[in-house]
Amino acid sequence: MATAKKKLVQWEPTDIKKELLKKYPTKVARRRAKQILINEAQENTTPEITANVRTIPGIITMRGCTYAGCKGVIMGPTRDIVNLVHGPIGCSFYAWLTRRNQTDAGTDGTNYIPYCFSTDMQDSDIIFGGEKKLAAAIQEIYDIFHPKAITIFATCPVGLIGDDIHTVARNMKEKLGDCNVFAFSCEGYKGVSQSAGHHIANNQVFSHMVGENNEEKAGEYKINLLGEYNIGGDGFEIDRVLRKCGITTISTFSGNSTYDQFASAHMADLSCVMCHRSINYVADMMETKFGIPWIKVNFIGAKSTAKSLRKIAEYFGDQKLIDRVEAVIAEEMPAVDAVREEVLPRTQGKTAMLFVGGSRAHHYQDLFAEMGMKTVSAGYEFAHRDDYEGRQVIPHLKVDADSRNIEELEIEADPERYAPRKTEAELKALEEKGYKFKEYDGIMPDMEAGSLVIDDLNQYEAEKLVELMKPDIFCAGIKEKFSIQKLGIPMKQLHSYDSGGPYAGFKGAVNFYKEIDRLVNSKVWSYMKAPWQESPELSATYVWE
Ligand code: CFM
Repeated sequence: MATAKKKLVQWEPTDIKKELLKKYPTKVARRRAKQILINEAQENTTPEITANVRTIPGIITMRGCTYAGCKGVIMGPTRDIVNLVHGPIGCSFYAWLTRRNQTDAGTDGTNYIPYCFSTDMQDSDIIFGGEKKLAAAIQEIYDIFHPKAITIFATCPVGLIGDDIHTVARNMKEKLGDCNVFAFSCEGYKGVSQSAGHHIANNQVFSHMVGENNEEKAGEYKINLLGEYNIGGDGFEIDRVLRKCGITTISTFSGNSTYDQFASAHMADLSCVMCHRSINYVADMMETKFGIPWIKVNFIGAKSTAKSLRKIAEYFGDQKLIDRVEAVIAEEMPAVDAVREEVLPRTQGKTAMLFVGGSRAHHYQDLFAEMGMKTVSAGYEFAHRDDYEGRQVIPHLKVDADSRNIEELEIEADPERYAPRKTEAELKALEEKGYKFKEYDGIMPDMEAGSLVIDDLNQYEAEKLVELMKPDIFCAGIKEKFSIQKLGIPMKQLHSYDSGGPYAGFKGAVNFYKEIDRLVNSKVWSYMKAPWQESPELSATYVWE
């Protein structure tokens, strides 16, 4: 049993890296070595990691596919748009309500999230083409629901047989008249991970919805919240805090979002980016086309939440808002501090490992730090080098066959609606005070020297890492959950939050402190033995033994 193995107490990061690579064939080891990094400053520069490259065949990756990033991640939380999957039923079924993006169905009650829409492709559609079936499905949806929009997602076979989903969408949009229909070429194989799907989705959202509604929106301080998906109700808590501060969210991309939010996003005066990986290019496009500046925020962690609120207030620069934000922080913090101080003696000094998508492995380090816990190893499934090393590397990113696959939109200033929200002088004055626009430094500068940063961690390496370093908690997703627990280590899902949450904002921090305290101080997993370990009923040998 793994837990019984000798623990490397005085481990050196170089030894760990060597151990992780030991079993691989030379070629694989050479490639993986570039994705496993010991975090150390080299003459004031962050070391370079290889990221956003294909997973080596044979390796059991934690990643998902491009379709998952498009359909599940970006469009999944949109409640009044019907998301229709063109493909075999499995692609829909396994994407049906598996991500915990919550919604409140609004005042109009329109909510298609609980439904599962698919063209249910059969052999004959693969052979003779599925376009007619797709058009019929769109018509059927329209007749039953009359939604504001219907979006179509290509699964792998659609790309392979060459169904022209964009033409079908265009024709149906014209035919229906009052329903926006558009499609995504987000076949699972389109990119190396779900990250490609984010980009495909966001490009289409930007081209087909953003800017459609020019009605003035009420509110004094109007923002877009980009890259917040309302997992486990995170978005509800962030909304509560923002509302309390008097800040109006014009749109959220895309947690608990509506068609109109996307259509009105250009009416906001500031874009706040939560998940840099999935959406930073939208923030750039909003600025180029409409003149809306953007900043990076983080509402994971109570201190980070306070910091982000202050950053928003500073941007608007209105004393009334600045005072209000301070009052809200002063009102919210005592309850947070009380729980933090209560758990601290039990959590202080414990260690964590975080391997999640493309931003949480970074954001959640703030929450753990608030509990006195150290992140000894972390990494993303599919983030790019800028999410590790900071945005300064963007001009130097390699364009390869896979990234060339993903369209970069050419955006220009809108001739009528481009309006800089601040004058050059105002922006400069803010920057001189140390205010940072469009800046994200990535995960590595925030991690301790000597910690292990690993891109696209796989099943084998995850188990090896836990076995060697014995963290007090391991955070990842459902695919990792049970294999880690079997090693006797508490495991917290940071994609779905298991069934917990919210963890964002002030109330979220309190939830997180309590839950992590319980997890890292419970010995249940280390006491447990599988039935076959206690009393093996069957034993066997291989014929060659
Ligand atoms: Fe952004 Fe996300 Fe994440 Fe992501 Fe995701 Fe997610 Fe994630 Mo799972 S958009 S990159 S593709 S923060 S679904 S809400 S938890 S892998 S770290």
